[in-house]
Amino acid sequence: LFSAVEMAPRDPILGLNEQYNADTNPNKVNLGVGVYFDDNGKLPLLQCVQAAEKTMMDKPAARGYLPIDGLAAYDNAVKALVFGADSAVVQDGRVATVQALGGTGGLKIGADFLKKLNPNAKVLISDPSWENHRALFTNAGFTVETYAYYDADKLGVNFDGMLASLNAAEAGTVIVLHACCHNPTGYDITPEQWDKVVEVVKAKGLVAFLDMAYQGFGHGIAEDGAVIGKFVAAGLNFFVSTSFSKSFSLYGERVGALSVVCESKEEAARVLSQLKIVVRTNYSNPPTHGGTVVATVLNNPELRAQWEQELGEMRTRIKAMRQALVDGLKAAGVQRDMSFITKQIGMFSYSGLSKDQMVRLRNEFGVYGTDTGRMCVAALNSKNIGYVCESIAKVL
Ligand code: PLP
Ligand code: TYF
Repeated sequence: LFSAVEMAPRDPILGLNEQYNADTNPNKVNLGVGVYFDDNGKLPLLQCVQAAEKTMMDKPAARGYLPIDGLAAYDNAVKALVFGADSAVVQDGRVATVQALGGTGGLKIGADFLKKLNPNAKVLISDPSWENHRALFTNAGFTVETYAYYDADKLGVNFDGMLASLNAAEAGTVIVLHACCHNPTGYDITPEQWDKVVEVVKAKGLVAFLDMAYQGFGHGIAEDGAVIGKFVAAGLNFFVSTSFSKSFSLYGERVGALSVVCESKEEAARVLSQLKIVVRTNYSNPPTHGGTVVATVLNNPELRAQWEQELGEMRTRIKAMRQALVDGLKAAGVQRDMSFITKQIGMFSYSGLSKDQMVRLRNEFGVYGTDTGRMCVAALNSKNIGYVCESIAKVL
């Protein structure tokens, strides 16, 4: 039965973890996978999460099945977070939201629903993008192509190219957009540029699918969420996937969501019924723990304030590490102007290092980033930064 099964390639990012774990270099540093570590190099367990879990354990609940679309308190909290607590689309019942298995799960539910709705549509992802975007939409049956995004010479976004790609797309094309903290480049477009994207999406009849995996890691929860408001204000129907993996440091709990903005309450009910079929035929209904933790935090003013503070600390620490990286590289003798690192935002930095340099960093120094030159600055800390800077200086 399986004799002709081929060995599949490893995930280019998660595969690095295996290599890192097997590395015996005592100085090794993992800047490969996008995970936030604190200044002690530890994966944080947020105080707000611990407090929520304590209240949950004080009154342990039996574990019945959740509804197919997840906990209502969770879905409502997601809507408030993504669209704003008193946003008209939410109040009018125009948003269909389902709890999902992380942001990936939200993307996959949306992709499967879109495939049924519009089987011949093309999907455009940014060039470059999170590699799983391509894999996920391809596996959902779509032809996936790219829109222009990164400009290596300019060290920023090729915005004219991006607009030209979108303008050239056929009506109905699904455009996967990073709502904030672009993965892998770290370069976001400006609010004014978002206005132009919204204009083209509307004029050309494109279908926007906003991937919000890092809300709060850019400029703040509301600031990062403002992009969503622009699509709402334009009267568009669109998709938003949400991930709490990073913002709650709940990677392994798989907490995310998919929200679909519809024309009317009645339409949202029909869309929700279809999303529920996708969920039901894949995994029936979502797990209880992570969703309950996030709903508990988001729906309790004190815990919510604590979360905002902890998320703010993560955001601030990442920014401090960007500056420390720029300063450290200079101090280590790097001639090249590396100040672009502080213009990037979110967890990642596209360092501009070549594949050869990244391979040397890994093999000779135990410093792991992706072959594309992406480094997770959220894994830098006051202890490893000096070593990382010296290592980069040596390969440059
Ligand atoms: N989308 C992007 C752009 C990401 O970087 C990630 C990272 O994990 C995800 C989606 C997936 O999120 P999750 O881990 O919650 O599935
Ligand atoms: O880009 C990253 O590193 C994170 C984590 O298949 C990740 O988004 C990486 C690869 C993958 C799933 C998650």
